[in-house]
Amino acid sequence: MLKETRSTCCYCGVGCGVIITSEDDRITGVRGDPDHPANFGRLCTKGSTLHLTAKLDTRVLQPEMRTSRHSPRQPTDWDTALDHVADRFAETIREHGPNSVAFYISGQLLTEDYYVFNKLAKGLIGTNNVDTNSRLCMSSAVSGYKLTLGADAPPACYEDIDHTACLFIAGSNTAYAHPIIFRRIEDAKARNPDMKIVVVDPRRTDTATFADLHLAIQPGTDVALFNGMLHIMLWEGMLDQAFIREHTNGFDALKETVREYTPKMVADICGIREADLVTAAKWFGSGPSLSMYCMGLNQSIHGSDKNAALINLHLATGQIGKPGAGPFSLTGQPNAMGGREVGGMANLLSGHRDLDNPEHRAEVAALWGVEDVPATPGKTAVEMFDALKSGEIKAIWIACTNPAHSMPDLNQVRAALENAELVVLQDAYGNTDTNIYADVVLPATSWGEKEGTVTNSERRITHITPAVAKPGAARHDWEIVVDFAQRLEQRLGKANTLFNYLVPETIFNEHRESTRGRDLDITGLSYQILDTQGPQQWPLNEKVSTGLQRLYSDGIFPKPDGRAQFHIAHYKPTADKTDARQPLHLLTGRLRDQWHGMSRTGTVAQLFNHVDEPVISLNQQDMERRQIKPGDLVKVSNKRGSLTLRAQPSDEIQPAQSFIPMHWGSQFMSGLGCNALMPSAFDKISRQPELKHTAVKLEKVELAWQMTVMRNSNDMHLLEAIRRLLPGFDYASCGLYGRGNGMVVLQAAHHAAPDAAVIDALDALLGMTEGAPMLNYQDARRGISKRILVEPDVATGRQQVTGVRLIGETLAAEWLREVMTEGQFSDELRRWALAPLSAPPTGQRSRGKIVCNCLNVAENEIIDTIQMGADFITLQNKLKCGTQCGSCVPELKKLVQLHGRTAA
Ligand SMILES: Nc1nc2c(c(=O)[nH]1)N[C@H]1C(S)=C(S)[C@@H](COP(=O)(O)OP(=O)(O)OC[C@H]3O[C@@H](n4cnc5c(=O)[nH]c(N)nc54)[C@H](O)[C@@H]3O)O[C@H]1N2
Ligand SMILES: Nc1nc2c(c(=O)[nH]1)N[C@H]1C(S)=C(S)[C@@H](COP(=O)(O)OP(=O)(O)OC[C@H]3O[C@@H](n4cnc5c(=O)[nH]c(N)nc54)[C@H](O)[C@@H]3O)O[C@H]1N2
Ligand code: SF4
Ligand SMILES: [Mo]
Repeated sequence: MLKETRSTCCYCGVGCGVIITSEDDRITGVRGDPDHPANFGRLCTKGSTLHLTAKLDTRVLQPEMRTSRHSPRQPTDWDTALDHVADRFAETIREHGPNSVAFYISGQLLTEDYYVFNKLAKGLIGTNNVDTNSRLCMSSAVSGYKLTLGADAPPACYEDIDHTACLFIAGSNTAYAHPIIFRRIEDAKARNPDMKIVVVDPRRTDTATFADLHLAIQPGTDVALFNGMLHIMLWEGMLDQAFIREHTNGFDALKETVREYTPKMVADICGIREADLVTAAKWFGSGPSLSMYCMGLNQSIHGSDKNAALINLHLATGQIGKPGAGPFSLTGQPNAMGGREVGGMANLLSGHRDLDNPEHRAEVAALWGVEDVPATPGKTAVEMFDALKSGEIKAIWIACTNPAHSMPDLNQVRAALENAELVVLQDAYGNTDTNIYADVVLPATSWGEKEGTVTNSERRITHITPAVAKPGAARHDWEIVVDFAQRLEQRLGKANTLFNYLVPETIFNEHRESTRGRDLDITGLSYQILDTQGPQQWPLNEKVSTGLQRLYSDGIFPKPDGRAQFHIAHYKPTADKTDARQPLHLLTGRLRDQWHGMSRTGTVAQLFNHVDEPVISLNQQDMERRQIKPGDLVKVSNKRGSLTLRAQPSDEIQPAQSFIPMHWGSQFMSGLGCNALMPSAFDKISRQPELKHTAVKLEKVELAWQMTVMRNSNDMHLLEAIRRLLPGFDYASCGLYGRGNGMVVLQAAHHAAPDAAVIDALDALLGMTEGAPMLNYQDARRGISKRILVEPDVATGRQQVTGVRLIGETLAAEWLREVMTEGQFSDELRRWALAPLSAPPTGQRSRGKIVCNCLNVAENEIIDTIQMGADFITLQNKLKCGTQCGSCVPELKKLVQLHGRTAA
């Protein structure tokens, strides 16, 4: 039976509404929900391929556990797994106290899931050791808001994009990380070409290319920039003195501070032109100005200062609480906001309450019906894994996050996981880096299967309902927590009263009660209202019928005297500094089509077409100086670790800087990924680590032996088997490619030829052994071995290349990949395959990366068309690229900018 279910996209904090189609309890399609106010029907590349992730082969569908540390895990049933975990937790708590256990959870959980985890730790066990991946993400935004405005509430909304005159984007690559917001920005700019867009980012991202002014500051220098802008606005008389006088405190002290941030000094620190600084200040000062910011500000040891220094600009100019104005932190994860609302962090309490406030603690204790909630703050992410390593924390429960991939200084984090007495992992997927450390795996339901609520970046809550039933033995996240909590209550000799929930709605209603009278009061909401009236913004209390679109319009802030507070921040450098031994800045961040550790996006072939391998991007100058050619392998290292990967020149990167995407970890490459290198140093206030920056050295690596493997298949078990080979090579990466079923890809290089048995085993996996219908060329003297599998297509009967395994001669790999994708076998290919050539036949040129993923349009076709004179519109008309989801539009415009000029 065909069914349609309204839900939201489970990727970023834009929180787009989706309509899921399912047939006989299987998800078959997804489209944007035209009625959802976050996206009005649009979806980006990731959202529009969500249904392709709804397959079960990489999911965990059965609880698994091991009883001794190094024995393999065995499948088991829920009772056995949860009794075991409850016994171990109870034992540990009895022997070592409540702070010997910890929960590390996630901004991708639903609010109801989050709520029960928090209550389990703080209400039942009596520990504040509950922290989340939001510590790596939004924690500095939280402290920035609280320091200045008094509460953790993004005051603006998406519609403000339509009303602003100056959009100030700092440390956010909106075009990649919040694509549907970027579509709104494009629309607003098209409607109002006078609107100014400023982008502050060391890299010339697609977002920066779209801007009227790109301030390519040196990494970590944002505070100097913001102070410098305030200095100029002050000098130019652009401040709103009445607003400062009536609604703020602390301006005089701030004035003293910014006095020294002269344009000259700031331009020097930031590495930008003085004139550009002045322009930015003038645009911001004229307003209305809306700032949007993300990890480039938050992931810093001065993240709280960076956030607060930017909010200072809004307060000093009165650019807050009115249309088109305000500081707007973009949330990363789909429900980072919900986690903050329920106070699911080591220093927070339910309903935006603070742990260090005795009244707040008493209120929460009364609500839960417990004697008290513990007063001492729990361990935050980095501290939690440190304590696990030292043995202070003995048992950890990890849910909906993958710390063995996403935490900084991974060698230490992995040592901590090794050292733990008990690691419980509650995840939906099995293909994660943390999975290998788990003693107990608890299978959770995931996108399309769950019920609960999420809050997006603009404070908007959506109620989602399941499209399909729970697969296998998987359970909902909240159900797992509730079942465990009841077992633990029993073992700790407590009454069975705290976790009597049968449906998530009961949890929501309790959470709702916790917000009564608070800044985020949602006492006027219910599941029923959300279902009938659609997603709503908070606050929305009992007395009103709609939520507040924009906060602080009355100039009253949630501080004791109702006034906002200016924050004094001085510029200080990054934790790691470059020097002669580590001369390169390394930045990290996101790609358009992948999501974090790729447990979901890494199962969709199409999402590898934009970027198919982990690379370090460098400035051309740095490549030349080191005699590194595009595609050469390099070793990137610092005192914490090292990583081997390919180097590529990029016009986005400044000299002496480099960039590695955060997505590839040991599931998709040999090595741990970029977080082997990142520092765990964190901001004193927000405790958020500096995941954006470190210093590294770079050496070219020459590996004598090279291999490329491609096999038409969507069998995740083949990918899984190939994945197990990765650690055996000095360099290796694996993944998928193509469209539809696509292919499994392995690239490898090694200092010497590996054992013949390794290759034999690989050939067997690929079904490319003697007797298979393939071309087979061996030249032992030159170290060349080529195998090309040719099979008839089931539908057309035409001969088709379905597998390639090349050793020693891999230059033709890209050409062969296209032959495989297009499914043609030719005599030319036969000639090439059976001769010791080193390059693809003349006239064969690869298409390059796929820029438009929806309509499968590649970079080289686009460049050719531009060079024949096409502008952006002609390009769209001719090739249709960028006409569906629009995620590639910024890149298309950039290509027109880059190649249009040369043609003219
Ligand atoms: N495609 C995709 N989208 C995502 C995600 C994903 O995994 N994939 N994840 C989601 C999540 S959880 C998050 S938190 C968001 C993150 O969204 P963003 O923060 O927008 O993305 P990042 O690429 O991490 O970092 C943004 C930019 O910060 C810049 N930067 C580095 N150092 C500095 C600095 O010192 N100052 C300034 N001003 N900029 C700096 C980087 O060059 C980078 O371009 O994305 C969300 N959306
Ligand atoms: N170097 C560097 N490191 C970074 C960053 C960076 O910019 N640079 N960014 C940081 C940021 S902002 C973030 S948010 C983190 C993200 O880092 P992680 O939280 O580690 O990222 P994910 O891969 O999204 O992990 C989510 C996990 O939940 C599982 N999952 C999915 N759905 C469900 C579900 O419904 N229930 C359960 N129980 N599990 C589910 C997935 O399989 C996956 O294993 O990374 C941080 N690390
Ligand atoms: S912008 Fe893309 S990833 Fe983010 S919620 Fe919307 S569809 Fe999902
Ligand atoms: Mo994030």
